[in-house]
Amino acid sequence: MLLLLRQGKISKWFSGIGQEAIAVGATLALRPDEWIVPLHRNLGVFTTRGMPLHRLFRQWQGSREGYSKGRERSFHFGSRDHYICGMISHLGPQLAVADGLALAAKLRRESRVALAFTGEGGTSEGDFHEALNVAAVWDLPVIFLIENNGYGLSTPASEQFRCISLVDRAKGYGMEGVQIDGNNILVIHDTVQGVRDYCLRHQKPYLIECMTFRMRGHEEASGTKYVPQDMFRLWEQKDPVKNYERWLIESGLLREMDVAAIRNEFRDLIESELQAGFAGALPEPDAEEELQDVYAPVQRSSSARVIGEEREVDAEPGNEKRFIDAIREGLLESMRQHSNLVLMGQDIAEYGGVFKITEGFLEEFGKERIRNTPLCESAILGAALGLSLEGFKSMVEMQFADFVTMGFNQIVNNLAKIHYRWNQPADVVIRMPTGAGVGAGPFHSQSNEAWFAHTPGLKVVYPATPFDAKGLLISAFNDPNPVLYFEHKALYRSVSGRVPPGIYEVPIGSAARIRSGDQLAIITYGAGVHWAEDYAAEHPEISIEILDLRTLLPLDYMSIRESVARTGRVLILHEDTLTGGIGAEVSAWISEHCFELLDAPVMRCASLDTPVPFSLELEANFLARARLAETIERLVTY
Ligand SMILES: Cc1ncc(C[n+]2csc(CCOP(=O)(O)OP(=O)(O)O)c2C)c(N)n1
Ligand SMILES: [Mg+2]
Repeated sequence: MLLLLRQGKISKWFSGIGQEAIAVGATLALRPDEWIVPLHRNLGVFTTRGMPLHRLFRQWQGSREGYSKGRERSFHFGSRDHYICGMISHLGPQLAVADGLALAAKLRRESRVALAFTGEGGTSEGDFHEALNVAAVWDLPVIFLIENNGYGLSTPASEQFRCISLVDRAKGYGMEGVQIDGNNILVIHDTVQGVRDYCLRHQKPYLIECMTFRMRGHEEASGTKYVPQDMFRLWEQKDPVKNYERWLIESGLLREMDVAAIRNEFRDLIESELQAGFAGALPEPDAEEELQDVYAPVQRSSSARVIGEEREVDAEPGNEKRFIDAIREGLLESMRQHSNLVLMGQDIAEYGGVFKITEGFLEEFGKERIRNTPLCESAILGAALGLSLEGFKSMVEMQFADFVTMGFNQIVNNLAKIHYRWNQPADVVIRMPTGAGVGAGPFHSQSNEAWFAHTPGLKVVYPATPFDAKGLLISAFNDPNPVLYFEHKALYRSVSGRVPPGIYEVPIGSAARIRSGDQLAIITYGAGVHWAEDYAAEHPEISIEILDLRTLLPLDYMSIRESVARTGRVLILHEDTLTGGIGAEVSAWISEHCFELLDAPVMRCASLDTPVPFSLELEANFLARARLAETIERLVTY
């Protein structure tokens, strides 16, 4: 590998030289259908699970015939067939994915553990804490394995943490742990085997700290100048491969003369696999395929009715329901429809959630499917991804949309990218109680949908009516992709409307024309829909069309175009702040594609570019609604 790297025949490479015993020993100690969540230094996991070398070489060359169609580098890929979960570069977030994988096994009463690797540097991340804490609280059979090689890139352990041994941290989580020699494959194998038995028997996690050393640089280009030379001499003596070989010979299990033969056998294998690897095709860029693979294909459920247009809504029977009750009904129907759906969130079980949406769910569905979570947004989102890899659906409720920042990385890097990277679904719905107008201040009122609408791989829906709230939630659960479901808190109890009984879908990606007009189109969503309707009702002299986007990613460009064509004047209205909001995207698209249909510049009416203030007077002034009349006047008279 070092030679190939120098010859420029493979890309970036993280050597595990000096640490081989850990990845190999741990993998051998598990059953082949137990998930492993490796990191960048764990080649031994991939080879021990029997991945053909020629395909690995193709992966590292960026070949189409690797494991990621040339989309991922080095070890950042996984394979469902090998029960190997592909890492993201951020290290720590992977630990919680193992929580979800172990939870899946636990829920199915299967006797399987999940094993996750981390370096000692990675243990400084908050995600390490969250993952261990969740595994402990939920009694999950996860083996957390630290490879303590003394350095995180160039930073020595002494500048990384103050505890004497990382394994001491296990106690803090109410978990058992052990520190072992990471350079002895037999010690590692036997320890992991014993720990595995423990995890299965007691249904508990376990922490293993393997003491080892990295004989090369973090990656080849960065060198090892920062490492004292005598460290190399010391650890050279403990080389895991040479020592194992010596032990085999001394024990009479291997003859000296066989060593060369075995080495030659491997050399030949590697040479021929290398030739086969280099014959792999490089990707031929095809923009359509690239875009297509960002999302898992949606299989429309045959039982669900699809009701797209608002006029059809009027034809549907149904009782008047509040917005919040429609959400509850959508959740309830989905829980009954999908026996593999698990709900997770803070205070959602006995307490019923802070907005009481899941009140009574615990009684019907039980504690396994209605899961109170610790305050660990990131780990819970990571666990949701682990559940998805094992065929579960899940919902993660953010107590307030504002708190999603604590799990932001999992959403935009792990959930959003996994299908494109290695073809796995992230079948997760994230509920986002959002919005202002309730005097809740800067951290309980934000509109943060634009953060996500910018991220390929996510879907973002934002209903404004009870009908859409239920139908979009059901669609979100039927969709195997990560869907952010924004529900405006101020609409919960202030808006009512007809909601059909049973299962029905409002398609993701389709806007609704909720009022026709020819003088001016207001393109909006969420609370903006109600502001626009109120304005239109108060101004019958202006012929106003209202388009409710309902989905922000992907946008319904056809409907947007139709509204522009009919009116020639467009106002984009949203509660989110102005700069970089959805309005900017819609406006840019209209200017680029509908310029000749416009009679006036596209105008935006949004909230002030400030945090959301607490006092009701300041908040009213902050909100876009305060400038709606004036903006419409400017547009109509332009
Ligand atoms: C969140 C994040 N911060 C920084 C980095 C850059 N980085 C990659 S590996 C690494 C050091 C990791 O050290 P350790 O966890 O000890 O693993 P080792 O490389 O020693 O096996 C750093 C800083 C990263 N990938 N992700
Ligand atoms: Mg390290």
